Parts: sequence; C-alpha cells; structure tokens
Amino acid sequence: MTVIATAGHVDHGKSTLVRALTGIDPDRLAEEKARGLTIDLGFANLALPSGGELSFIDVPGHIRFLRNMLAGVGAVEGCLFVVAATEGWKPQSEEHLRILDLLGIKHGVVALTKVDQVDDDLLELAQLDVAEHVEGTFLDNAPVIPVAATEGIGLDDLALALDALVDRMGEPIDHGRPRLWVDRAFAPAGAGTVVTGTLTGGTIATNDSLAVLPGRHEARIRGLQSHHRESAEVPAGNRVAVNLTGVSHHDLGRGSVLVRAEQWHQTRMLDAELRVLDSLDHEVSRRGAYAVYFGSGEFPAKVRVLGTSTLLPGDTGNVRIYLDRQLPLLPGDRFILRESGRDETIGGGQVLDVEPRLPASRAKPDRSVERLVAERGWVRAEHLARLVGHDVEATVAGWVVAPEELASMHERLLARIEDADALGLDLAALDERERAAIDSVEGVEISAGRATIGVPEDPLADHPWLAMLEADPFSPPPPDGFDRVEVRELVRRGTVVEQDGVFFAASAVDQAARLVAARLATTEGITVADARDLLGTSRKFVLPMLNHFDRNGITRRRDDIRIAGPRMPSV
Ligand SMILES: Nc1nc2c(ncn2[C@@H]2O[C@H](COP(=O)(O)OP(=O)(O)O)[C@@H](O)[C@H]2O)c(=O)[nH]1
Ligand SMILES: [Mg+2]
Repeated sequence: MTVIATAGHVDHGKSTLVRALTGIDPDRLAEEKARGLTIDLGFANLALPSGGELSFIDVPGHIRFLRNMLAGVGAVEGCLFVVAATEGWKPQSEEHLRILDLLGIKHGVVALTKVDQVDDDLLELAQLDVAEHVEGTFLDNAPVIPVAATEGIGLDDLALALDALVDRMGEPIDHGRPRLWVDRAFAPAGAGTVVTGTLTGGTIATNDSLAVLPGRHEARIRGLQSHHRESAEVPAGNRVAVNLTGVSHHDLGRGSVLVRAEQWHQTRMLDAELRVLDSLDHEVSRRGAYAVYFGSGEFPAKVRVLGTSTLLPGDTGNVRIYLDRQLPLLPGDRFILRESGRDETIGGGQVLDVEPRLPASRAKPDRSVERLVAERGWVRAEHLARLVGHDVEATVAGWVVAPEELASMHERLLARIEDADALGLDLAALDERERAAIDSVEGVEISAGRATIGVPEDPLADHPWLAMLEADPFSPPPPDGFDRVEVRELVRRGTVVEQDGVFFAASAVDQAARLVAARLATTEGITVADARDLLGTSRKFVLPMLNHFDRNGITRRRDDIRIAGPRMPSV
C-alpha cells in the first residue's frame, strides 16, 4: 500500500478533492469544519480502480500551519499536488513544491482544480502557469488532471492517474529496520495509548517491543490497525494505528519515533548536505536559531557550515547539525531546515553521517561506507550496520577494518609470531582485535591456542634430554637445566615416563619390561636385587621402575618378589 500527501496553496481545493475521491472528510477537527480550513493533518483511504489502495495525508496549505504540513510530508514518497485553475500558481504552491523537492520526493500527480469556475482560455493559461513553475522539478513530466471536485468532474481520470502513480512509485522499501514517525497520539477510553503514523523501512507486529524516542521509554505493541482493519502485522509503506502498552500518551506525541532500539544509532550530532533555496534573500552562516524537520517532528538545532563559512542562496554545501536530543537517523534521511526567528524555510537536504568523527574544521562528509571505516580504522560490523542502515560484511571476525589498518596489524602480528618461542604465539596474550585478525595473517597456523607460521616444527623432536635418557636407559639423568614446560610436554606425550620423581625414556621402560619378562619365563619371581642386577643399575632406579610395572599390570608384587602381571609382554 502506498501513502501520498496532498500539497498546494490554501483554499485550492485539496481537502474537497480528497473527500470527493474517498468519501472521507480529512478535516477532522470541529474548528476545521467550522472554518472550512485545514489546520492539522487529515487522513483518508482510496480504493483504486486497479483494486489497490492508496492512503492520503491531507495537509494544510495555509502558511501559518506549515509545520503541520511538514509533519505530514516527512515520511511519504509521492504527492497529489493541487493548483486551483481560478488562481494559478501561488506562494504556498511554490513553497510546498520546494519542500517536496528538498525532501527527495520523486513522484506526483497535479490536479488542476475548480475547472468548473474557469473558461477554456483561463484553463489553458492555468495549465501553462503550472507547466512553467514545475519545469526542472520532479513534477516536470507529471500528469496534470483538470478536475472540479464539487461537480464530480475529472475524478475518474484522476483516480486512473493515481493508480499509475502508485505503479511508478513501486514497492515501499523494506530493509528490516522499521521506523514509525508519530503524527498523532491519544488515549481512547479503555485502549491505553494509541499512536498513528506512516510506517517505513520494515514490518511491525503485535507484541514487538519498541523504543519510544526521543527519551527512554519502551513500549509493547498490543494491537495494530491499518486502514481501519485489525492486523497482526503491518508492512512498510502503510498508515498505521498502534495500540501501545508500557507508555503513557503524555510521554509521546507528534515527532516521537518508534524503532527497535538495537537497530538504530541515536544521534545528537550529524553531518548533512544542505541545499539552500534559490529564493532565500540572505546567506546562511552560523548564526540563527534553526528548526530542523525530520519525519513528523520539528527539532531545535544549531548549524555549522562545513568547509566554507557561508552558503549563498542556491548553493549546496555540507553542514554539521547539533540537535538538542537524540534521534534515530540514517544517511539518506531527508530534512527541511527553517530559521525559527524569521519563520522562513532555508533549505533542506539529506543526512550524510550520523556519527561524525572528525572535527568540523576537517570533516568532509559523504555517504560512503569506506570513509566511515577509514575514519575509524576498526569498527564493529554491527555498529557500522547501525550507521549505514544495512549489513556490511565483516573483514575479520565481527569487525570491519580499513585495509591499511589490517595490513599493519598483520605486520605486527607476524613480527610477534616470529619473536615467540618455538611453540608459537599464545593467543591468550592477544587483545580482542589481535585475536580477530590473527586468523588472516598469511601462512598462519592455529593449533592448541597458539599461532605459528606454517605447520610448526616439533620443538621437542630430537630433544637433547631425551637423547641423554636413551643413552643411559636404566640410570637416567634428571631434567636439570631443561625447560620445565618442555619436560612436562614430553611426559604428557608419553615419550618420557615419570615414576616417583625419576624420568625414564619410554623406550627404556619397554626394554626393561622385555628383560624382566624373559627372566620370569624361567623363574616364578624376581626380587628387587635380581632386577637391579638384571638391569645393571641401582635401587634408586630399579624401585621406581618396578613400581611403574606394578601400576601398569606388567608385574604384580607378592611379598618380596614380583611375578608376571596380566600385561607382561610375551617373550
Ligand atoms: N466551485 C468549486 N469549488 C471548489 C472546488 N474544490 C474546492 N472548492 C471550494 O474551495 C474552497 C476551499 O476548498 P478546500 O478543499 O478547503 O481547500 P484546501 O485549503 O486546499 O483544502 C471550499 O469552499 C470548496 O468548496 C471545485 O472543484 N469547484
Ligand atoms: Mg484543506
């Protein structure tokens, strides 16, 4: 479903046209009905000839209510632009067109109203007037449909043109990051808090928990309505009424915004591209109290021009905007900038960077992801996604890294691996970024929590102590002077056997077992003294050896002799 806004000068017939098309009077308020004047936003749905549905946000044309108009157009992508044939182009025709243009709205239909009040010549003049004023804008090639709402003239043609408009606008974008700018909040009896707005960016569903911003409130969706129908979920691009629990209607209102907190970066400072209106009669410098309009909201702001010190009418330049509260914004978000004091529209544009890192004097904002990464060196992929509004593939485990940062990290890690002892670099000694990057060091091998380059040579192969043990198998030397870590590792591997504080080469144990087995083949048992003589060693060594045999079932002890155990090697 598609949402569009009306636009155009006051009294040109916007509300009358919406009512004639939809049967719904968008002027809801008693004061509006009494004065015949739109003050605040109105809403109505149209069943299109094709079977689709279109929602209108009807905006006031009177200059005094421009901020309400801005709240209505902040989240739409198309418009029904109304010009009365009787009056032709008027100041708010111009201002509304400029605003829609600055907001990046690309699609529209022009209704030339009150044609029952003009003759053919005047109608032709009005058509030329419109054509001249929309030239070079997004309405340049838009259809212009003559209508008289009060007489029912042209309404079918307009409905067809709106159908084609909806086609041209295409499907609303859904990037899984719903955002609902609130345009109304109220508390109907017995229903908690209800807000309405235009949903963009993603789907919301009942029971979703949403952050209510600005502020710290969390609310849960108890019920959802779109086009006056209850639904369990509502996709992007729809008008929606949301029944919320957990938040009072006093805590939110027009300009509040509902999002999933974890998906958005909330910012008070942003860099943006600003297009200054041609028609402005002064330059834009740093002074002045500004109001910036995002979505349905109006927010006080300070502005600093980046690069040059001032922007002239018609210029496009970059500015840093300082808000007085945090908003969930993204690059590409459109805004209008007005000067509060003079009550005039300065211009508008789009957000470039929601988390500027460089001081204003050096900032050169644009929308590239590469710049964001380059300015940070290292940025968590999930944080970057919040800064750009879409997922970015991580360079190394969970991080997006600038190429030159990663290269220098690799160099540092390589040097540390080369400096490490033969077992390799202990991963426990690395910080988080180093650990994330170590996998991608060229040629690295990770094993048992250590990093080496290439398959590590076994530092224990041909160990000198092992050679000494083998050289004197039954009177082995102690490991004095050898690295304790290496000694422990040799025992762990079973290359060396430890018993009662004495270390034997495993091969010595095997050899001794075979000698004892051979002797026990000829006699029932041997004493310690027999074994000592058999191995040609002393009690100091033969006792641990026999104890090792007992423990491993090679021999069994019976009083003072050893007899064959179940694991005695066969001879
Ligand atoms: N004769 C005639 N009057 C119209 C037509 N459309 C609107 N009007 C009248 O113009 C006045 C302003 O209309 P309204 O819809 O309130 O204008 P808005 O301010 O643009 O919303 C009302 O008195 C309408 O009855 C039309 O097509 N023909
Ligand atoms: Mg109106």
